[in-house]
Amino acid sequence: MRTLLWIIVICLSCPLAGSDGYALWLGHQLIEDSIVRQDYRAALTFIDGSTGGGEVATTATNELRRGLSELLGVQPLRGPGEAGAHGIYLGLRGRSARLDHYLATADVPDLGSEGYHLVYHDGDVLLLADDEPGLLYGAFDLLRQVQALTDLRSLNRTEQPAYAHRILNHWDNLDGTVERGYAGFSIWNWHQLPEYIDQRYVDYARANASIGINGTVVTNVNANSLIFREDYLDKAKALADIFRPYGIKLYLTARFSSPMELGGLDTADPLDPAVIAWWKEKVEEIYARIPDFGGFLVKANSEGQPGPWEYGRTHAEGANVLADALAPHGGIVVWRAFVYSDEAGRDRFREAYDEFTPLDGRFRNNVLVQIKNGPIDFQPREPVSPLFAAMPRTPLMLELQITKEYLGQGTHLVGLASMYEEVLGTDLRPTEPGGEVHQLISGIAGVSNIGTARNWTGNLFGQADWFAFGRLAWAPQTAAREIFAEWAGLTFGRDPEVIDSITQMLALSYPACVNYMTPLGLHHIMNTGHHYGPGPWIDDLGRADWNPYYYHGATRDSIGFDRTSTGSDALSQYPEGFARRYADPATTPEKFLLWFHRLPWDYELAGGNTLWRELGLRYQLGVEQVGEMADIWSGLEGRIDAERFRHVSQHLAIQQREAEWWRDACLAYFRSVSGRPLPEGVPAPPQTLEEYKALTYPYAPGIRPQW
Ligand code: BDP
Repeated sequence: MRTLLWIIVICLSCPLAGSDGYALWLGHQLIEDSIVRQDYRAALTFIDGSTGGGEVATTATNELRRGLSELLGVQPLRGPGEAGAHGIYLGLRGRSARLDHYLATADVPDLGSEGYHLVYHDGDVLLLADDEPGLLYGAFDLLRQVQALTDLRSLNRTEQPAYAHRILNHWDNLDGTVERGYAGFSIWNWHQLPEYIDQRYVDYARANASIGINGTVVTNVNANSLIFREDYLDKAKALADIFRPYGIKLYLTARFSSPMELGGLDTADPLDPAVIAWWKEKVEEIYARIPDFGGFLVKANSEGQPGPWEYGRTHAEGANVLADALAPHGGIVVWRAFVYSDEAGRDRFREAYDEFTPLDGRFRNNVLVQIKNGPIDFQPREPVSPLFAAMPRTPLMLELQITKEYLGQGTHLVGLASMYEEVLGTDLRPTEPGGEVHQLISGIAGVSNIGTARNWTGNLFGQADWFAFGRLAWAPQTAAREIFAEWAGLTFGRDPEVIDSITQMLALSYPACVNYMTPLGLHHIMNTGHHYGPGPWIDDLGRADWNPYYYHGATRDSIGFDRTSTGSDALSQYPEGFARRYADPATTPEKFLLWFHRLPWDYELAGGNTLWRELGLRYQLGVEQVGEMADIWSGLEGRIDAERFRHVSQHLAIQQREAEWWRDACLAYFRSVSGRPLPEGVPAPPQTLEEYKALTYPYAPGIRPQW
């Protein structure tokens, strides 16, 4: 008996269990302090649901029951409780006497679709919504509050999502590989679906619902028509059935040439009657299986994907044929603006804007145009795409990358919430209201970083990016720091020192990465193909804009890409007030300097350093910041379970070495071009430039190792 007691005591005091990371931020830690635990138990003795018993509402109740029993160590009863007992009443407006009694006295606004009101009233916790998903999101919110030991008496929250579309984009191929995926293989087991339902699908849906994600595109934008074949649709239906109780809609990517490949037609011309009929029928087939199917995501005429251009049609004409087929069923088309022509010549920065702005207003109502945050391609830091301010008559989606293609992939710890915050808060029309990116969009998509890794994201800290994506898609003005702290608490437990330290590390990590990879507005200088490691010297690929060199053009005298009126004039795509500031290097934020200007190495920056000196110091700073992150982490030894401690320590050691590699290789190269000595305080690269150039790493993800 005594041994058993000891085991219990030890387990209660040891760092958060579930240390392989599978539980994500849903590890619900039993409240350690018995007095506090008792208080919560007394306040939450039962759950009384007045929901009409729909699937999503049932999930809400079940999740509350499960979460609270993990947090409190007892299962709340089914309500209502005995006289005098306190508990949770959850329900839709007009369904419960207890809630209606509250509503008679309180002024609760229209909660709209998916919104909720969570309040403490006369000793009970009330969770109210106007639809079932609202109850689900409110339930997860309440669990977060209890995990964070929020005083229930202070509860009074009214939440509504900023956007109706909060969607994950999986770049998962039907063969199980994941394009730009660094967490193993695809979690969709197409071979064993629909009969075998992996528990992961359910846990995946739960995790998404818990952070407000309400849609998922399960296939790659480089699409395969096979997904529309009947057997695959049966498999997709099985997934949709799992996701539905969690308020998540399934979407598929549509390959534009499917009517030919699958339908046997000799054209995919969007104005051809047979093509129109094919899409209509295909869509009906899908809805017969998946009545709440979300719609299609399409990459067309980009990087070799088929599209309407083959037939002399516009993107709008291409999108509209799909939109017309989906409209009667309530589905949408998300059409990507990530296009650049197969022929080189123009500044790629300009292309999406040039292609899409003339089409504003020409898309059907159920089409959203999805724009990557930056005009080039998910660089560590990009100026925001000018297209966000240029299509006032078209609903727009922002596309963010959660997977870290150009950001150290699965190896580096980089808290992307900082980048998302920067993007969403960018004001493209500084001279008038309403021009911040989060105000210009109708939805957010995130390219998933999820795979078969036991902890879902490979690098444990990748979970923080998935979490941040969901939280920001719901409330885009949330501060990154707040999200970091929330994630740390939910993932690593309640120790305030652990939470603070992890918050600090995450906050440092994004600036660190930009510093050691692409300071001062350098971009696209990653090694080609796999995009891992530095390669600013590469200039021998077939087409100019495939070469990292093209993006900085460093010579003995100067460096940078002139996008002002003396150069490609991409700057003119921005609203006037924004463009004016960026037209002059002296008023351009330094973090974007080389995105827009070509400057002499001796150009003097605001702080007094020359461009050359500042560049060197930034690389150095990035390395030091990673060192700081590693130091903070080592201070947590013993406060975090050994498994996760080791996992992160090892990754940080690699990141440290690779940050140095980035600094050394880039500076060795830029020094050789500029002919200048390294600034004081920056150590000499330990290898020669030739040695850095000769490095190969065939094991980097995205490469097929060859003999
Ligand atoms: C690039 C990736 C490529 C994707 C493409 C896209 O390198 O693998 O297919 O974006 O977004 O970043 O379509």
